[in-house]
Amino acid sequence: MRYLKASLILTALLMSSSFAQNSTYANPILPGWHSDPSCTFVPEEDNTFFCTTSSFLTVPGIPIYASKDLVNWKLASDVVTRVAQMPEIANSTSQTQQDGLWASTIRYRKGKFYLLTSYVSMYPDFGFKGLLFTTEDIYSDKAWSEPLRFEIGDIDPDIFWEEDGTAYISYAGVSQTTLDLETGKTGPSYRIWNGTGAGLPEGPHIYKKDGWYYLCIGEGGTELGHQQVIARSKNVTGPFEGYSGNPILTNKNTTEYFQTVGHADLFQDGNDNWWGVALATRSGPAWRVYPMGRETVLFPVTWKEGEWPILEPVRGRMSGWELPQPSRSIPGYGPYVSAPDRIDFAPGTSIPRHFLFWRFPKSDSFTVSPPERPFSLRLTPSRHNITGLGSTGESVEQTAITLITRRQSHTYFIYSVDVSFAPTKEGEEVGVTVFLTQYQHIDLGIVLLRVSGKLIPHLRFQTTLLDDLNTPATQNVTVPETVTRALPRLKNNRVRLQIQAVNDTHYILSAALSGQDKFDFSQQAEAVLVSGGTGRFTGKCPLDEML
Ligand SMILES: *[C@@H]1O[C@H](CO)[C@@H](O)[C@H](O)[C@H]1NC(C)=O
Ligand SMILES: *[C@@H]1O[C@H](CO)[C@@H](O)[C@H](O)[C@H]1NC(C)=O
Ligand SMILES: *[C@@H]1O[C@H](CO)[C@@H](O)[C@H](O)[C@H]1NC(C)=O
Ligand SMILES: *[C@@H]1O[C@H](CO)[C@@H](O)[C@H](O)[C@H]1NC(C)=O
Ligand SMILES: *[C@@H]1O[C@H](CO)[C@@H](O)[C@H](O)[C@H]1NC(C)=O
Ligand SMILES: *[C@@H]1O[C@H](CO)[C@@H](O)[C@H](O)[C@H]1NC(C)=O
Ligand SMILES: *[C@@H]1O[C@H](CO)[C@@H](O)[C@H](O)[C@H]1NC(C)=O
Ligand SMILES: CC(=O)N[C@H]1CO[C@H](CO)[C@@H](O)[C@@H]1O
Repeated sequence: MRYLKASLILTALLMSSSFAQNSTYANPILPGWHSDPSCTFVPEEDNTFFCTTSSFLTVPGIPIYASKDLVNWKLASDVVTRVAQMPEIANSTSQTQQDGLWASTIRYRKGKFYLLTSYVSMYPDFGFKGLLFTTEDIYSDKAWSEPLRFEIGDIDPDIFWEEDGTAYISYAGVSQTTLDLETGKTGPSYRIWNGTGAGLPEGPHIYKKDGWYYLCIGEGGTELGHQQVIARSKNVTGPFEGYSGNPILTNKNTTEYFQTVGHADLFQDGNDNWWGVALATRSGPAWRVYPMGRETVLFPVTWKEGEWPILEPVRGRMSGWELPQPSRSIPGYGPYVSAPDRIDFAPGTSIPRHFLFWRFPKSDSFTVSPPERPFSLRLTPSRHNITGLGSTGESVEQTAITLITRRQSHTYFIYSVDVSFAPTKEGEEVGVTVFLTQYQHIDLGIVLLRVSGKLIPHLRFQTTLLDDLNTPATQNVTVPETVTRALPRLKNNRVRLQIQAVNDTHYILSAALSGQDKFDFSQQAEAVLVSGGTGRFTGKCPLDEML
């Protein structure tokens, strides 16, 4: 009898250890352009993980995603939703397509979330301003503060609080300063680590563990040579000593589909297991076709007492610590990140929260469900087309473009819009576009063109590629010819415009007319046209436009 009892106990033990078995999951966890992730776990907010990613010139700016299980992520809020918070991105003062809000750090302390970031302008010189936004209600856009502006010597601010409450800000370089969180006054700054020599030490984060301060940074640039390295010190101010086993994470010099892995942030879950997030590009080592840009990936971290952390290499299929119970009970209204859209702009609704503008739009550019046509989005034409070309400092009234987008978050997708259009002026155009930047997009529009003195609506398929395109990504690509075709007379002026990713290298842009099955307009374009180039830090969005 005793033996039997013992064997029952043994069985029970085996079962419980099998329950704690490692989990599997898939990368990326935030698909589509979600670069430079920073995440934190907050037990006080119902054991929820929060992540943020860069937004550059897109508005709403700086998304915050929430998850209970590290797999299902929901948009919790956007930090920047008001012109008053960032007048710099209201207008064409930002001259390059890569200006704007770069990498952030998100942390929680004593009931408050802290979001540190920098506003970067690339022209005429590389310039940056430090910004601190705070909130006590992470699920509300409105609750995010105006930024506290502070001087910073470079990009990518991190915040680490010493036990006495002093806030240390570390930034690319890697240098450090202290910050008064009330006044924005910074202390003297000093270099704390030069990295391992791979160049561009950036995206620093400091963690304290077992009496050590660990300084973890990205290095080598955010492209194929990207890597993550680490150093430690007994003092938050350094001197930091690099680990002999660096880099601790990289896919450089591999044939992996996920490349450019780096710019990581580490955090612990409710079981004290460590995890990390980083950016990665699904391009393979050819790094030529990657229209979704840099995405957010998750990897498990094994970090034993007093030792250096071990970061599992980034792959599509991952296995690591047991994940929390799957959960979709997250507060707030945002959609889950990879959910499909079916949007009818019903009366009383708003523009979906995950839709993005390029800079702040004019307030009257978009009207949901106007009285004359409920269940639609009314677009007011902008002076410029989506390529823009306003001059420096012109007001938002002059330079805003009527452009509304969403991220491409799946390799394969079909996106279609029913367009009703009654243009009155020559050159007026509405349509859909595969948009990387204002200088790099593939459009299918309905445009009013003059033919033998008469204004006639035409379908027009056209690619815009300006500037700075002599990059590996855009070499050896066929730029499709512009194609126009007069539209037949339509009863209801209704055209369905569609973009489809037919495979991972090509889009097909097509038009269908209601009640005219024989009408066929379909053109193809290579995804390499919207990979890299003027948008090498961002990723692409299909969208509606109005010219
Ligand atoms: C345009 O940007 C400048 C520079 O930041 C700012 O001073 C100005 O207020 C902005 N204009 C608008 C209309 O927001
Ligand atoms: C970084 O490199 C500079 C120039 O070589 C050197 O003067 C400085 O001491 C280094 N700083 C650290 C923290 O290693
Ligand atoms: C850390 O370094 C600072 C600056 O060098 C020094 O003032 C402080 O005493 C050091 N702290 C510890 C705990 O060694
Ligand atoms: C579970 O995952 C962690 C993190 O990667 C790893 O350290 C550990 O060895 C794994 N355990 C098993 C049984 O595979
Ligand atoms: C957009 O406007 C610019 C400047 O007016 C012009 O050069 C360009 O051809 C236009 N692009 C399209 C697609 O109409
Ligand atoms: C472009 O094509 C040429 C000739 O086929 C080839 O030598 C070169 O490697 C190609 N470049 C890229 C970036 O694919
Ligand atoms: C992808 O689709 C395009 C357009 O239909 C086609 O030309 C191309 O051959 C396809 N590529 C592959 C690898 O099937
Ligand atoms: C992308 C990258 O970093 N490639 C490197 C692979 O390894 C060779 C030889 O060590 C380097 O020269 C490359 O730069």
